[in-house]
Amino acid sequence: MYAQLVDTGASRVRSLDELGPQEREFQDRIDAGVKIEPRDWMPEAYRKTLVRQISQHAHSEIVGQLPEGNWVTRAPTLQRKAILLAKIQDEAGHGLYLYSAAETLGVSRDELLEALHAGKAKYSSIFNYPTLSWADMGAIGWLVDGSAIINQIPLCRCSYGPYARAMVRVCKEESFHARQGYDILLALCRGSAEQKAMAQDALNRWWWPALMMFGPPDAESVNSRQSANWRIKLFSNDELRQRMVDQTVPQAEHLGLTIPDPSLRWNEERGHYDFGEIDWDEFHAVLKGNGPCNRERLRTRVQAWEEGAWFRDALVAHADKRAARDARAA
Ligand code: BYC
Repeated sequence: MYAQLVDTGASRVRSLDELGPQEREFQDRIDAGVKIEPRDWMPEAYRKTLVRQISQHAHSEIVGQLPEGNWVTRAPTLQRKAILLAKIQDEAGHGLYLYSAAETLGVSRDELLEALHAGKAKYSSIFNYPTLSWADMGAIGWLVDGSAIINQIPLCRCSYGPYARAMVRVCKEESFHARQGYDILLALCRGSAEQKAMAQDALNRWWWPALMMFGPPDAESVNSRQSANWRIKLFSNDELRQRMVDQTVPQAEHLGLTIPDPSLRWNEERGHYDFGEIDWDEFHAVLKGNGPCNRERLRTRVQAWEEGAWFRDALVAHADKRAARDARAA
């Protein structure tokens, strides 16, 4: 498993008896549903776990703008273009809330971005796939933002206050994103045979990568147990993945599209859909940097950062000038 790039220092989950008095008190607060705030004492491993997850999440939002950015100039109508632009701007905003939440844990945004640009930090695997047609904008909104909502609604109740509060706003915006995606596909599916085929092709390409967004199977998820104990994770990777399948199948039926999984069928006994095996080799390859677009995504982010240097310098110069003026006036 390509995990633990950030060493949290917690190699295994310790039992309550093994915790010191301060750690026990901390765990009791978590168990009682009390939110942890930036100035509260917290175990170093809790802090590092949150920095890891929140920064990966922030990077995902920022890199996540790129696949959709590819279609801004080619949106079919002015209205679709305005909606897409608004969605992409929302993603930038989500990244900023999340970097701010990470900064409350004592890391700087520059450090986090440096790790991203050096290829050391992870971001969601899903953004390493190309957007080949307009229907991909629909599939991203429906499946990717749809999965993000399923993953993020529970995070609104996670134990760390700033992360939980950021998620409340993010989730509200994500639900608009999912609807706009579904609306794009609905229009295509009600259109010509070519348009419907374009929608089916997008579903064929995005379905399996969307299921990978929830992370490795529970048995291989190295961080899950400890994160569940700390109420950073309220549901397991597999539980949320199942929720996504159960929710999405009827939506695909309404569109008249076929989910590209011959093993997909309703299991009366379980009360859930059974689905086929995910290609975990593909998932690991993407995490290692070998997905179809990993290099391109990173190159684009680094270029944007470098080309924005003059603007960041100007902001700092302006802030310094104001501070000097205020100091003179005082
Ligand atoms: N891609 O032990 P596990 C969005 C890594 S933004 C890449 O289960 P954990 C959107 C994992 O980080 C979507 N890496 O980990 C934006 C770990 O590596 P490290 C992003 C993945 O943390 C714009 C290792 O595999 N959402 O929706 O307990 C436009 C072992 O996994 C992935 C979030 O970030 C993956 N898919 O659980 C549209 C939500 N899966 O760090 C939409 C917050 C796993 O040990 N994050 N890995 O080296 C989470 O909920 C959890 O971090 C995860 C993984 C469920 C993703």
